[in-house]
Amino acid sequence: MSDQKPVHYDGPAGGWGSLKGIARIFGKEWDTPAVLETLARQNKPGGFMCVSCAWTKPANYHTFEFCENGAKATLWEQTTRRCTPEFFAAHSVAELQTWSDHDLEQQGRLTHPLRYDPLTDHYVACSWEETFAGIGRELQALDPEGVVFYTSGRASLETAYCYALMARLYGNNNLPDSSNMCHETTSVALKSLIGAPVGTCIHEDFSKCDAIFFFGQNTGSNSPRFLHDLEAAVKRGCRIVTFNPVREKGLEAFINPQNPARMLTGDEVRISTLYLQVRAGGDIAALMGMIKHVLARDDEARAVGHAVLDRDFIGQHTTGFEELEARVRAEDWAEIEAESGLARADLDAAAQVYVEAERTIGIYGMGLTQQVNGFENVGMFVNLLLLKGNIGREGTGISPVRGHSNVQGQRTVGISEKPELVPLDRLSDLFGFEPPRKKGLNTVEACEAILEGKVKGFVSLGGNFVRAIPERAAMEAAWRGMRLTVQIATKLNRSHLINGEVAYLLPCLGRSERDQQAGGPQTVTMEDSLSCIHGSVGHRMPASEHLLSELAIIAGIAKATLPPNSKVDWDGWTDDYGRVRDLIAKTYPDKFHDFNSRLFVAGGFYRGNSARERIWKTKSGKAEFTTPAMLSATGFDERPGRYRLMTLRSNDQFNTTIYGFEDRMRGVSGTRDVLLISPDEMALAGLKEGQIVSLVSDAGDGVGRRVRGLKVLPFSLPRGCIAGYYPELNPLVPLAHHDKRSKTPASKAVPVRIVA
Ligand SMILES: Nc1nc2c(c(=O)[nH]1)N[C@H]1C(S)=C(S)[C@@H](COP(=O)(O)OP(=O)(O)OC[C@H]3O[C@@H](n4cnc5c(=O)[nH]c(N)nc54)[C@H](O)[C@@H]3O)O[C@H]1N2
Ligand SMILES: Nc1nc2c(c(=O)[nH]1)N[C@H]1C(S)=C(S)[C@@H](COP(=O)(O)OP(=O)(O)OC[C@H]3O[C@@H](n4cnc5c(=O)[nH]c(N)nc54)[C@H](O)[C@@H]3O)O[C@H]1N2
Ligand SMILES: [Mo]
Repeated sequence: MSDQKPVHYDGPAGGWGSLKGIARIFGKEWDTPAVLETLARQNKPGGFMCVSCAWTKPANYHTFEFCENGAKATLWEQTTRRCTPEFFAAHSVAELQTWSDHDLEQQGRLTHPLRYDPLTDHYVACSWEETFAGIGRELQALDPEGVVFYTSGRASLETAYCYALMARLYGNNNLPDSSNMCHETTSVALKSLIGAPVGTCIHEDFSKCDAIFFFGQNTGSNSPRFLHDLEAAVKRGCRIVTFNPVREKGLEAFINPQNPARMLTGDEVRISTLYLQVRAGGDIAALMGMIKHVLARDDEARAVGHAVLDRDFIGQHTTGFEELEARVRAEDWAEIEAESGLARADLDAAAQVYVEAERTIGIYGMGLTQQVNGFENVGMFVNLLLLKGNIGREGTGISPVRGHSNVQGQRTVGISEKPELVPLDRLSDLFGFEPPRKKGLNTVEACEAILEGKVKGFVSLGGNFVRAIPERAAMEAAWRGMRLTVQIATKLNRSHLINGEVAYLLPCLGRSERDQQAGGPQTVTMEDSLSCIHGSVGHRMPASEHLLSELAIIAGIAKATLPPNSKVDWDGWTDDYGRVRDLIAKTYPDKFHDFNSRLFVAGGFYRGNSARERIWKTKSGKAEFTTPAMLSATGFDERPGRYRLMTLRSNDQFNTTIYGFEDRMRGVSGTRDVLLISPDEMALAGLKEGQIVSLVSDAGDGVGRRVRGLKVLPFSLPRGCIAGYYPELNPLVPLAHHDKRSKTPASKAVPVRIVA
């Protein structure tokens, strides 16, 4: 046993630390009157919707309805720095490739449309007319099957609708998006199990539940405004039970930074009543143990004429219970304990909270979805909730916490590679064309096709695809084999520097900026994690006079590429986004009727969810219990020297955007090149604190994947688990290592070895 203490942060989430965190990164740019005025409008009706997470924007909002990380995201967009043609004249693409992700984005907002000049290896300014004409010529010359239209989850509903329409008019369903790396597991699993691809909770449910179970979601960093709801729930007496390999501060304790009295006294609210450090990939086993306990309590209750299970609900509304019950009863506790890393007594205690609760909500994030058996993870969680009728009843439900601010909405309005999820007949009627019916490429399939040389054109609406995906080495090499790459972005990132033969980098407005079109200032809309739709109006002066809105850029590309169509009015739609909303309403009348008159409803308008009404749009017409064939979600065996690597987000990043090098709530400071490992595992592996090591792939597929230069840091983690940061560790994730059903990359348990 080593004598090193795991790194540790004693303070709660929120509190003064969150204000210091903002000031440290933005210095003087932060508390100016203009910025404070912008932040005061954030997430309120008539204001703009935060570009950070997708957590809901409540009707009864706070004076400042933003959090530390929302403020960081806004300030990041509003930086005074500019990344101009002069900057690109001074630095070749080859030189910029040697810069860090942090330094690239640090150059500030892109100001001009740019074209890559292969003769000089520099980006050069190019007028919008030339840009659109150039892209149009290229796209017309390519085979539509070999072009991919990627979206990161920020673009508005209006832009997403137009973008998906453009791809279909062009001739494919190749519409992968960031949710393919994220909650695609949810979209596939919940659709198949309860008939709705999204969560069933609404905001009011959080003030009515008496237990919340949290699996693999880091609220303190990734959806901090949610902590207000959790704080209120705890104060009402709601019990929160957390399953996470990492002791995440935000789920342990919280000081509300909106509450001056609390800030002064430092009074913190304990969030989780029970915090169980499950092994990475051990959730199927943990849930199996809990269900075993629930069945045992039900047996006892029934012996005296009571019940724990809601058998009326199970009988009327579900299928598959008997099979699951038989499997759970037959499962051995020793195996459950070994795989989950949790003692039976702890799993019993967690399950007892469930048994005693009248109304339970299940929350989850990447810890469940980014696993090889991610579908089964979600399935086991749904199983637990169904046992007591905890879906489709007030104060209950399953609530995946989504990623990007509009990632859920983009899928709602047609960004999907699966033609069966889109009302193609309606598109055909509205726009007089025959939409492609062939299944398109999702993110993993797009990567496979790029590796095979089948993709020749890649258009990226936001995001940092090459940084976010698995298998970095092979992907970067294959990327350069493409003919055309088009990037629509606010800031320079790695993906812009690994370009095709012909490449364009197109700067767009940010959401906090005024979007002035011929028809006046425009509003855009977003859908949050709880399926509420909000209008968003930017007020700031654009970062450069040369910026176009995302919708105007899509319209410009579409007009230059597609044959004229009297039913497709790109100019009219750009002038007035209300006309696009009318089309969304015509395409999806049940969800978006009267869209234009509902833009600023306080708290957003709810687009509805059939599963919430206990209408199950599944194959069986019922909610489906599932019986997993395995206990581990990792998809690989245990072997000596093989670890389960979790690739995590720090508190100082938004995905591939690195704001800084502090992960204050985990006590990691000054660097992101770390290997977090428990003192016990350090001793077993003979490692010392501060030692520099490499991680190598242990996927057994013969591909040598390696990341060097990681500093060993002792950290409290379960047996066999280690952790480090995304995206630095992405070279270790094999492309084939993904959820079997949805193909979501399994970034939370990657098989690796440590090389000293
Ligand atoms: N500030 C900020 N906000 C963000 C983002 C950001 O980068 N920064 N990203 C946005 C996006 S796109 C997304 S998808 C969401 C992501 O938000 P989250 O879903 O919170 O994703 P992660 O931070 O990747 O990891 C979630 C948690 O899973 C735990 N975990 C890892 N493996 C396992 C496991 O096997 N079982 C269990 N039970 N837990 C496990 C980790 O310890 C971590 O606490 O956040 C969004 N919001
Ligand atoms: N190993 C590992 N890999 C992961 C994950 C993980 O947990 N582990 N998480 C996965 C997840 S959940 C996700 S969602 C993906 C994220 O993948 P992406 O969504 O592709 O990546 P982001 O980092 O969010 O994209 C950041 C870039 O978006 C651009 N941008 C910012 N704002 C705007 C805007 O308003 N408009 C436009 N057009 N561009 C804008 C900026 O240029 C910025 O550099 O990564 C995935 N990859
Ligand atoms: Mo995400």
